[in-house]
Amino acid sequence: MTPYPTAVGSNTTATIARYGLTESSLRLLGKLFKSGRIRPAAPRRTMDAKPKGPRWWHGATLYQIYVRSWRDTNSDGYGDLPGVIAGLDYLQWLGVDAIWLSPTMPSPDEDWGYDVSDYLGVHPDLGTLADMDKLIAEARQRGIKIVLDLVPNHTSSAHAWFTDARSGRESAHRGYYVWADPVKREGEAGGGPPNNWRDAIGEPAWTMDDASGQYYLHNYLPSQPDLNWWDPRVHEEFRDIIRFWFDRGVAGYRIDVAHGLYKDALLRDNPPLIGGGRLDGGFGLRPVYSSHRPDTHGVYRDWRKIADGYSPQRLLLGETWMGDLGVLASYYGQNDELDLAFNLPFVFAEFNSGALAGVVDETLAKLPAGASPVWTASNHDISRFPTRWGGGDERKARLALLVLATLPGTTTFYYGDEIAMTDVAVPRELRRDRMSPGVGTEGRDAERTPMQWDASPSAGFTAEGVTPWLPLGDNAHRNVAAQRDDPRSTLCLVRDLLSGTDETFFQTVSARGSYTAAELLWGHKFTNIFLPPTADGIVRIDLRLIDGTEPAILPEIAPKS
Ligand SMILES: [Ca+2]
Repeated sequence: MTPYPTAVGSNTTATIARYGLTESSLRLLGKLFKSGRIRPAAPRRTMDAKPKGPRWWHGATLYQIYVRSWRDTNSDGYGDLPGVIAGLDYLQWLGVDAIWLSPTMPSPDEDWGYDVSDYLGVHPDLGTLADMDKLIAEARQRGIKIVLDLVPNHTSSAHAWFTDARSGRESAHRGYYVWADPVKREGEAGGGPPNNWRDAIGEPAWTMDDASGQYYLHNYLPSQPDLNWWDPRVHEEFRDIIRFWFDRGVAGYRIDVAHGLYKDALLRDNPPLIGGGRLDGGFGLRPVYSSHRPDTHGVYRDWRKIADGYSPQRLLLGETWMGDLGVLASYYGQNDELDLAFNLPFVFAEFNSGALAGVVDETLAKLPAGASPVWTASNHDISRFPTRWGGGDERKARLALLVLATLPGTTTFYYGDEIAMTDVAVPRELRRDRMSPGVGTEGRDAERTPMQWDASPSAGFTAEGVTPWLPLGDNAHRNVAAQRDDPRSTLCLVRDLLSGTDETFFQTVSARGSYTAAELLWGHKFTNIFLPPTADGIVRIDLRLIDGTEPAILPEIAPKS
């Protein structure tokens, strides 16, 4: 790859030619350098030196792999763990510090692995325990850590615990799940569910077990019974599960539905949702009694002690689905609960500087000192940001990637973000997500389609002639192979942002910023990326664009409805 200029302005003629800059914009750059408004520092890395010692995820880049869609090595149409191993060199080149694997444990796949039937195994579609061990070892050789997805809120109804639990009221595992007798309400003949809770598709969160005459709770699908965290044996089971994978070299967990786990002991009705958005509730209810229960914090204090007992310290990263950043911050505790809590208000913010900067400012203000925020813009549940924020416009995706890569804290990319992969319209007959009715009319398959490795008919995902489990997107238009060969590509932009040292990072941003801003970002001349560091060493991002001497605010971009 052709190196970028070592300093903008050091070779004015070449810089102008290469990036199409004007003389005046170069003069502006020079002024900004001299004024100190731009600092040659990699802000995210400064968070390493905090009082509680180095934590590897501070300033790190995590990369989420939806394993079934990454690379298929045995031609069954599903990506697999050997496929992840095959992609490690690529991720090392990209500059990734850790991989979060979507669920890898055995599962009937009613919810594609988020219905676990064995927490100590590997799904046969994805590989074997030996493959997992090999992946951990091969990744370690490349300086990459492996983070697993852990699902503690519920199991699959096929899990041996639930099979036993539903065998009778006196069964050994009955107490592992949430059971309730029918409740007779005014005007009802017979009895009904014990409260008004709704599951993820909007149906009653209770299913009658005819054999015992009791309901069991499922906040997601009926095949995903909620665990009963009031039973101390459930805590013991999960301590064992956590240690099992930590002992094998797993570097941490992304914790599914981290705001769940405990439910109200009295099973009170949820109040109506008045105002609020997608993050505040659903189906007309605010889930104050079915999530965010105060006792859940004790689980993370307990797990944190276990995680901190390992060297290097293991990561606890929560899927914390909530709209209130104060509540989000509470999951960090006093730096004694979750290490990182996903920031969904950022994901769902509109793509404009005011909305994003507002979430960033409030997040940094509310987290406990020394804690790292974690930023992401796409995942397996949410429309990809090049579509949601950018409407498919690659220029807007590049700006979003620049923002993600330069925010202080930890960044998580979803596979394909780095090539600006967009959502794929999956025909109804090819959809695989059974939870779609509850999460949106188009469901979640659109953001789960196979990785676009190259322009071939199989996209390099699987063997030629094999039908992938979900249809391919426009891989001829956006793929890794083509972008890797093009130093001006989105992929190379991300690679430069992630893999540079402090100095080259700054130079890269400067160089990219000049042409990115001039050519791509709505005609403005330069992106003012950083504000001077604050007293605690955190450098803040400023999303304003500089045009001439006046700061300009990014134009409003309506999110895709
Ligand atoms: Ca496969």
